[in-house]
Amino acid sequence: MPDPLDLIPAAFERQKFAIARLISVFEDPRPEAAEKRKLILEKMQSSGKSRRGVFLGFTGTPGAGKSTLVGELANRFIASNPEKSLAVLAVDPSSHVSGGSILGDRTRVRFSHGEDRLYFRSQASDRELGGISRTTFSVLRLLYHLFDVIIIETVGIGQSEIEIQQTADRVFLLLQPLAGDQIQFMKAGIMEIPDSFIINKSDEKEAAERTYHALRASLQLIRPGDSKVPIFRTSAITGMGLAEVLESFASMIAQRTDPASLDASLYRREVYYFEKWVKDELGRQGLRMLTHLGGARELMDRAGGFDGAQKVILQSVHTSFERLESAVEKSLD
Ligand SMILES: Nc1nc2c(ncn2[C@@H]2O[C@H](COP(=O)(O)OP(=O)(O)OP(=O)(O)O)[C@@H](O)[C@H]2O)c(=O)[nH]1
Ligand SMILES: [Mg+2]
Repeated sequence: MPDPLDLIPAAFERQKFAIARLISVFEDPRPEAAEKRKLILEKMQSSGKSRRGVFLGFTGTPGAGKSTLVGELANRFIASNPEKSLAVLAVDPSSHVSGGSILGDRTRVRFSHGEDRLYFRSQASDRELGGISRTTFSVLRLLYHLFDVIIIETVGIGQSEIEIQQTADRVFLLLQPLAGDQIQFMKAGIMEIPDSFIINKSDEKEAAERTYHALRASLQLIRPGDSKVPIFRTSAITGMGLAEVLESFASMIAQRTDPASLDASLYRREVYYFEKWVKDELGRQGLRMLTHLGGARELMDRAGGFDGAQKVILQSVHTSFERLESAVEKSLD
């Protein structure tokens, strides 16, 4: 098995096996993987080849057409931007019956074969995390360096919208044409999150039209100061409206000119996810300890970033468990 560090040049050339192998390091929960991630990211950062991709979240109700639309957008983006690359990370709800995942048709995005500027990966979501996986953000940290655009597809079930907002530079909420009054039943909290709405299946003209007006009306109530929130009307089948969505991608990419500020914004997300990770691993005690140490950012700054801080915590946990174990042994003697 080659050292993942040696696969970085091949990953920058978008060789799929190299990317897949590196992703496995970013999904690896073992303590030694944190150190590997640190080295990989350092090497990527200093290579001068980082793409510093934009994260676009596509969320929405099951069956709204996310995968179909994302596939169409991806193929068109690649066709009209010969220098650019795009990855899709699709997060699929785990089967609640078996605890396993049923990665099947629902996340399958149809891509042009043999196009190495397109990459597709799916993950099973963790049951307790709503529509996202425990390692989604970890994998995004890697894809950030390898692709110009990274699309995250998640099924919208409440919690995932909140997570996706922490993760993505822009959140698109996909709706399908509904009876107008159904819009009013959407939770206000969820309506506040998306930067843009997409009414997909707008080939169903009348229903789409009604949905559009109902959505405008509820946005006026829920987000009164925000009259310009874009509502795209698309059809992944006829191609209607896709050019407009792609234009919005292009303008986002054009704004991304300052590498330092892009890296800084990724670091802010790392701080959020590091704190979340501590809570997940060590619970409230862990959060108290973190506060005592000056907070997530302080610890990360001192430990050399996200992975360095993870490593410090994991090592300390290990040491204190060894002490605890021998203390217990002693009292049993
Ligand atoms: N008429 C019409 N049908 C569409 C459109 N986009 C997708 N569909 C159909 O809608 C169904 C669901 O599409 P998917 O792309 O799998 O939807 P999804 O949102 O990814 O679904 P989940 O991943 O299960 O949440 C499929 O049968 C698609 O062919 C569209 O623009 N118009
Ligand atoms: Mg899907």
